[in-house]
Amino acid sequence: MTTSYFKNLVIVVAMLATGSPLLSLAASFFPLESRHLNVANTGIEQVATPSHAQLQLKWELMDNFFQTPNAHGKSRAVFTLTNTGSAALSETGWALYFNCIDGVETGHLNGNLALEQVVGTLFRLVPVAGFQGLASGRTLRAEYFHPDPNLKGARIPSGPYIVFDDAPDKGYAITDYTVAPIEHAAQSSRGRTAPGSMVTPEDIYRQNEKIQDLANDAIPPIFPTPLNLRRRKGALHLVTMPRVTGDSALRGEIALATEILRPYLSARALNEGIEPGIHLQIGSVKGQQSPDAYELLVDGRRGITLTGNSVAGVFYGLQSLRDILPLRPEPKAGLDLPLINVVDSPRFGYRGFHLDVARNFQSKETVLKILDLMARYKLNKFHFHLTDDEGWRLEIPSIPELTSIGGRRGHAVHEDDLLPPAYGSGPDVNDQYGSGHYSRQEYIEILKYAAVRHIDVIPEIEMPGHARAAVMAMESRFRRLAKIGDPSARLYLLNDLEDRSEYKSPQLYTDHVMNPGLPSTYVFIECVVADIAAIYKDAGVPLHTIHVGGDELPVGAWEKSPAGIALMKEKGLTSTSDLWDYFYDRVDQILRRHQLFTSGWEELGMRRVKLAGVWRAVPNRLFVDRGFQLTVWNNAGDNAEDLAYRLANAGYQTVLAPVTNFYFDMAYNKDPEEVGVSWGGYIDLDTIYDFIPLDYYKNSILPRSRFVGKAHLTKYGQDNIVGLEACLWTETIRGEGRLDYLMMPRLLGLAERAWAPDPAWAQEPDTVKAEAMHSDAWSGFVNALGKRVLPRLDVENTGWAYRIPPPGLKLENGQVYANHQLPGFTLRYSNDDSEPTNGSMEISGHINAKGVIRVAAFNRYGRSGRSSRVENQ
Ligand code: TNX
Repeated sequence: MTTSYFKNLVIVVAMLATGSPLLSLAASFFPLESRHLNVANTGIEQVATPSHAQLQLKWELMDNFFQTPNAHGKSRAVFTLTNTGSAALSETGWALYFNCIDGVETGHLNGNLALEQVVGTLFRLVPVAGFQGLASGRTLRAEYFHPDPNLKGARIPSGPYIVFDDAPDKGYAITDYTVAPIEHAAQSSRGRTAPGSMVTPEDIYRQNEKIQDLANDAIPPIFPTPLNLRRRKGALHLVTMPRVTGDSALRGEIALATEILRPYLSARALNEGIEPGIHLQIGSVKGQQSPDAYELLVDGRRGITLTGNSVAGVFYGLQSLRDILPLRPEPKAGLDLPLINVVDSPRFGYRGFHLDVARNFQSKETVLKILDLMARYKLNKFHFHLTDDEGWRLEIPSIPELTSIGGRRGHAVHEDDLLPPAYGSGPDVNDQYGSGHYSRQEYIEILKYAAVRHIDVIPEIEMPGHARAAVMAMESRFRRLAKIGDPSARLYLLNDLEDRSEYKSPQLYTDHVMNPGLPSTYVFIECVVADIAAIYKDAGVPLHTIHVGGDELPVGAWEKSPAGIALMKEKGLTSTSDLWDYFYDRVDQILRRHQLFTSGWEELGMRRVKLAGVWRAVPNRLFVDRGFQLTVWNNAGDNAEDLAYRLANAGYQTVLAPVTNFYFDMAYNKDPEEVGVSWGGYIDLDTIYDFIPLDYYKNSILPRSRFVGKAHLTKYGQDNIVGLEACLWTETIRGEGRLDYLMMPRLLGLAERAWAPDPAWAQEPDTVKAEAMHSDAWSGFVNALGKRVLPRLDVENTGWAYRIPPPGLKLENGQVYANHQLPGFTLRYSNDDSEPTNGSMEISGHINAKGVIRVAAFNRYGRSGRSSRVENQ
């Protein structure tokens, strides 16, 4: 249904993107397997000795934008395979597997080799008739095409391994795998439609130039920006740990207040009761309706009084209290707090972060770390993408196969026990990102952890597309039970085994959808929903909604399914759009029976209709009154620019998660060294900060012309915008600090937009004035981040390895000027082209030194970001 959106978006973004020549593409660009070959027990003479499987693989981009009449805009790449063992690789009987996002062109290659699709984005290189084998010490080259440019690197093949026909269920990871650097022009060409340019240190300098370095008292004292803050002269001086009192419902918050303050104050001496105390209470905050509102009063004599409209309000007030603490505790000297009066309330009730744990599994510890971070910045909805084509990550006690099969990936000929490798997870079933799930107990732990932090965990169960893990697990269950004549074999079957529909998902699957014509599909969904509801009940944590997916059902799905066709006949339905309505009507009924409302991706509120001969997706009238909550991601596809506003205007509860601003799997910028994907554009900190939720055309990266005649939010529609959400998809996230890097500090941009009131610069009609106001506000934001918010994460040992951006550099009159996006970080330089270290010279003003200057930014513990380089001869 929406693959066309996806494609259009890809085209748009390909046009927006520009290349970046001559920057080196590090071999560490993507995760390399670190396991060692173990071929000792294959038992087959030809491959029995390790030497037969000693292979070295190199990948090189030849042309980023290959142009011939038949191949426009493809990229050409080459695998170089070297036999480093002592015996030959045979003429037949082996296959080299790898994953590749967006796929490669299959078919015959020169050198009697061929590329085949195995399933989804798993491919293999195989020898064909005429292949002579690869003798010891020899090298072969396999040139092939990617359908799109690949300078950015997210599409570089990953997780390579070799399989021999003699032991077809065993894959050997190729650990000696490198990626050649980008060194010549063809590798970074963008063709004529998108003239090449790279992210130069000068570009960064110019971007940073409008940022002023603010004095401490000019930096906004609380993050995210509160609704109303008044400062008075003077300070509250505390000498020892004050008494923390409060309502009994606030036990957790009282403990938190104590925990926050303890490092700053020595214990209270006996008999000393004269210190002003801290009082926490639930009350009503003047003029504020939101349960999350609070009032924080710091008074020189009366101490600290914190009132919340609810427990959550008090919790948020404590996060603000944390933010006004000095960075360095000095318990002996006591604590001075500024005298302030804050009345605060969030702009949006829904302040969300979405984590995909299906593509590459993320551990429970990572999830808890994220919840901690969200709580600090007053985010309150954790959208947990637990299932997808490549993994099912939550134990469902009634259907163990979902995790015992659907939660594991590795190489096998048949998918009876596991799913195929994806996103570089390789052949090994023990890969920590390929395989894994949360047990019921672990999930309960996550729920409780979130609840204490006033975060709702919204579980997502993907359907009817993006469901391959479940579909395959249930098919395997069926096969196993049918073989022994078990009458329950079909109980949870999700696919019509006679389905001959032709379709392809964005991840290139052709067999990944649930079928609406099978009664067992609804039995399955009912069972999963009931088990999830029971898990929440056991945790003592309320469940309000389940996110039932709905994105990207490919065109063509269900069309040739006898079960689907039979259902259509029976119910008098005329199209697969009708089947869609039937499906989600039933899913909604299941959820209602469990007192849940339905959440889903935007497609849940859309229907495909033919308008003037053209298929269009319009708001679906059928579900408008059901209280559906839609996560709207597509703001850049053809006819989707105004989708969020059209859905909100139609009456759907709308969460804005626009790909061009809030998809944190996108790279920060076009520099090939910046990790992440780019199909939705690039997202630097300001791309998020500049987002204007109720009028997002204003600061869009898309050309103005795209918004001509598009819908604007009505007053009614405005009330239906419930909030904002950032999405982190994990196709490229396999350790190496990637998650931290892509999430932070971008999450702070989201937190500001979701909590802070509409900024004055977004409302100012005079564009010149608005620009100046924006610059001031942006300076305040990045100064707060650089000098307080990020350093506090370091000081409090949270372990977040947030991105420290490369500095901007400008060469003028023989001097090098440097600046940075985050004032407060220390800039250090070398002049011999070496990486600056914590011992390198600190920059004050500008650099006079001659030579090849490299500058990097350092945090207070000496961790640095990528360096920038300029020659000053
Ligand atoms: C689109 S937008 C997806 C995901 C991918 C993501 C990658 C949406 C709801 N689905 O399946 O992981 O793009 O950026």
